[in-house]
Amino acid sequence: MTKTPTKRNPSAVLALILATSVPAVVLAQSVLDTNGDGLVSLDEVQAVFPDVDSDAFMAADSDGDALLNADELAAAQDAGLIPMADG
Ligand SMILES: [Ca+2]
Ligand SMILES: [Ca+2]
Repeated sequence: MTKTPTKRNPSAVLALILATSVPAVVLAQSVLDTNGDGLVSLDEVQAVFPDVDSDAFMAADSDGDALLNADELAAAQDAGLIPMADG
């Protein structure tokens, strides 16, 4: 049985979103991570996006270390908690 591409496969769309969001996340992290430690703090986010409040940041910080790693930043941007930095 072959798949017909008449209807979008949700997992394929998700994979596409994930694949295409990687460069933006790398860019966003490089833009946001002003001290170059590979993690983005609330201060670093607010330096670029003053509208991002601590509630949004904490919601994005899924492991609770008060810093966003690339995965957390990607998820936060995907969820709209933090704007994309490339615009
Ligand atoms: Ca940093
Ligand atoms: Ca974290």
